[in-house]
Amino acid sequence: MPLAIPPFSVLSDAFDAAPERFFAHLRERVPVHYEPTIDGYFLSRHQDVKRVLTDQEAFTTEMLQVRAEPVMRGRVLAQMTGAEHTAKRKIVVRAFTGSALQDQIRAIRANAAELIAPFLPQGRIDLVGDFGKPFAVHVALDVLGLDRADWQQVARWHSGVAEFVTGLALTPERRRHCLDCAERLEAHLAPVIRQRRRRPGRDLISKLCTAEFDGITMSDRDVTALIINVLVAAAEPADKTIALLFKHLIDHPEQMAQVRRDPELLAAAIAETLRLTPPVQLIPRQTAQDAVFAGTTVPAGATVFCMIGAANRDPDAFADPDSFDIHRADLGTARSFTAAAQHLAFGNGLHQCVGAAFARAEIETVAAMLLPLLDEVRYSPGFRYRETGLYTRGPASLSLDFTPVRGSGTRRD
Ligand code: 2IO
Repeated sequence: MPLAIPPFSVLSDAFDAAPERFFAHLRERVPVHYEPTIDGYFLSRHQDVKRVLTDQEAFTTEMLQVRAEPVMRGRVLAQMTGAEHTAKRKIVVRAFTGSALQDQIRAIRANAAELIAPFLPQGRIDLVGDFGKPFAVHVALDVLGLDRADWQQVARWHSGVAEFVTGLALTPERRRHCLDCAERLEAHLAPVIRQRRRRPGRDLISKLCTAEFDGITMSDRDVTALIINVLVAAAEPADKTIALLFKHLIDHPEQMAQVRRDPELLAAAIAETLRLTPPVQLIPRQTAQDAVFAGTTVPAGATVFCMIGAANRDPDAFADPDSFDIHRADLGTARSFTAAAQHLAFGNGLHQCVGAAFARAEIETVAAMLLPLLDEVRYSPGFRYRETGLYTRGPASLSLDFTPVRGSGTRRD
């Protein structure tokens, strides 16, 4: 009797357990996969994904009106085009470069040092739950100039916002929960924005409130949406990238040893982590007119999901694409955090991640601090590795053992 093969679905448990097992099949056999329950088309080839991301006229961000705006409480950069986009993107770029970035790196160092300290004498840490998650939120709050004392509350709200943006099949109850989180977050931010307009400081919110470019300034709604966007974008992928970097290096001891000997290699290790296991796996776009991919027509007005993980493992773009190799010739580390990147972890084209340089500084700084502290780092006995998420994806936890650091706790001598 022939086996009944269930129709492939990105919503199946099998895909959720290990999406990378399906990437080659999708690229080769179903480069345009239609998912009826979501009413979306999934693209997996590097060439198709790159085309969608770089052709802003044919592939718009219009669906963000329903996929993001309700929880962002305003329009985000990714929805804008033309002079408005140029000016407001410039304002954000300026707020993440030069002396502002130096301030941010100081906050990154201080938070990393404070969060890692209690675990050093123990010789054991869950790099996701104990470190990465609080670290990502603390840094985002410091950069914005928001009170870190409220971090768990803010984390719950922005998780609701992230769930709305990244959820593929939300129930009406979850939708309501997400919208409620967004409204509370907006209410929490309103008095802060008023206060920063009156007395600006050096933080990102103040910069957004006071900035001007080509006569264009940010409205309260713009500032609110940008703050929520920065919170979600800074908090969601960071813990995943840190944990994935350590996982890959632990799985490849010879590359771990090389990075330890030569910290200059860290940038390549991070770039290769982002290529092989991008924390943001999907980027949505909307077709302005009918579009043909590999002989299949996607109708005008449809939502297409760019499968970043699959595109980044396309053998047409990278040699031996499923292996982790910080020395790969086709990685182009120097370009890897810029618009010329070959991997698509930060997207591409007009709306390529505006926080890429910040993300690089954040992950590089924290990894350079952690590596020397976590000597002989390895998986804790009995630890079972598991990843979760379809839109953003990363380790559920990463329990690590390392050589305890004596005298790093509270000293009484
Ligand atoms: C609302 C999905 C966590 C972004 C969006 C336009 C968000 C935008 C992204 C990333 C990561 C989040 N999209 N960051 O994919 O700002």
